[in-house]
Amino acid sequence: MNMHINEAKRILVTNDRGGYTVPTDRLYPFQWNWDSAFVAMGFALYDTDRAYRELERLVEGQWADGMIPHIVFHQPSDSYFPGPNVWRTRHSIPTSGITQPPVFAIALRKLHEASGDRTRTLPLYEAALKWHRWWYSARDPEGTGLVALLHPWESGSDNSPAWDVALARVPTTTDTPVVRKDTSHVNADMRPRNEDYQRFIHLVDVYAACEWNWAKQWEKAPFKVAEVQTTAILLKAGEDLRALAQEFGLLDDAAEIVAFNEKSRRALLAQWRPAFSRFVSRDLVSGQDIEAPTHAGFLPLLALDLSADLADAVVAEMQRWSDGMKVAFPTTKPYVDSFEAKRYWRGPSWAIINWLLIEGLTRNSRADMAEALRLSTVRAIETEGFAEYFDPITGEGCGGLGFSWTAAAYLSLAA
Ligand code: 2M8
Repeated sequence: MNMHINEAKRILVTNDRGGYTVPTDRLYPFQWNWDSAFVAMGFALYDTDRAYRELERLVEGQWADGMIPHIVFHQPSDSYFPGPNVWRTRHSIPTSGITQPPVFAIALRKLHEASGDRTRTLPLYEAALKWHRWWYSARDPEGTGLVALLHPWESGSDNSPAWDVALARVPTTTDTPVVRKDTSHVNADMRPRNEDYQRFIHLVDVYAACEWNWAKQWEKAPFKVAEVQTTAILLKAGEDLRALAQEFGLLDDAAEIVAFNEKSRRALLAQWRPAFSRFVSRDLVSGQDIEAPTHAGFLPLLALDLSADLADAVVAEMQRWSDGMKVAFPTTKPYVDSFEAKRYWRGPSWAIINWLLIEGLTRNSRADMAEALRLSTVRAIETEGFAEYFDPITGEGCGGLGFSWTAAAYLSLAA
């Protein structure tokens, strides 16, 4: 058997903390939302019971309003900032107060197909539907079809150049002292800057003062971005949720989900910009398009069946970004001013983003590019190990090591 597969499985065992998986030891000592969804897809390939546990443990953190938080603090740890005392959410199990990309239902459908276990899928399906309803009410109260993020951490791409303009408006003052822990685990040059952290925590202070009431937050938010990557993931997850509703004979649910999906499909298509050959998000505070060239502009491939013309344009642009890169796919267009090859979400390649892009390329019948990206990802991991992410120019593994979502992506992509 491929020894890397054994190693990937060993990492998932090492990062197990009792039915849930931490992203990596010390740097991220809790359960993260979209990390767990990717991990569950990895487990679904060989241990469906453990995959269900991953999602069940995440749902323990779900709020009464339907939100599934971005971090569930199952057990205390002092190796991460900001912890529960900064979030001040007063949930029975301590959680953060913001969310993360809704990969959950994509994982649930794959898991259900692998197990056929309706009894175990159904409560998770209900949790996912509550969460999708939350997205469409709390994060799109005007019914545009594009869902909004109120914090860069909600995107999963924390310090992406996509947020530079919108985040610059957020003050650097905080009521909470910023006591970073990440830079004691990982080189500071690979992490967001101090100024970013001050703004991240300013936002947490504003929302804590709203007592985490979503309507108040919507009104007060100094950062509000209607985002194409999150909407694309929500739409793909919505398609999977609808398939489950249909299979379970829940026809009212299915009709409700179809309406969500149609609205988002139309809205996403309207964000296509031919001049850039990609989709763009919208800054809801300024009303402007976000033109920063990041990978998010290609993520709608995951959820849309593009016309041949559009797909050709997307693939040609993706190819331009990939040319000369040792490891595709760069999260910022190489060599623009904001591009930094090692700084977290400002350029590096991430196995989970590649995984989503590969699914999107396959859906849109672009098998050659999908295969090239798959091979590039698998080779990077086999050469450098299960790093958090990769420098696209040198191929070097960066950030945390023994990373759970890189292991899960490998299990799926190397198979
Ligand atoms: C990173 O984000 C956390 C905050 O959520 C952090 O830097 O402290 C991001 O890469 C995010 O996408 C990921 O879910 C998380 C855990 O892997 O780390």
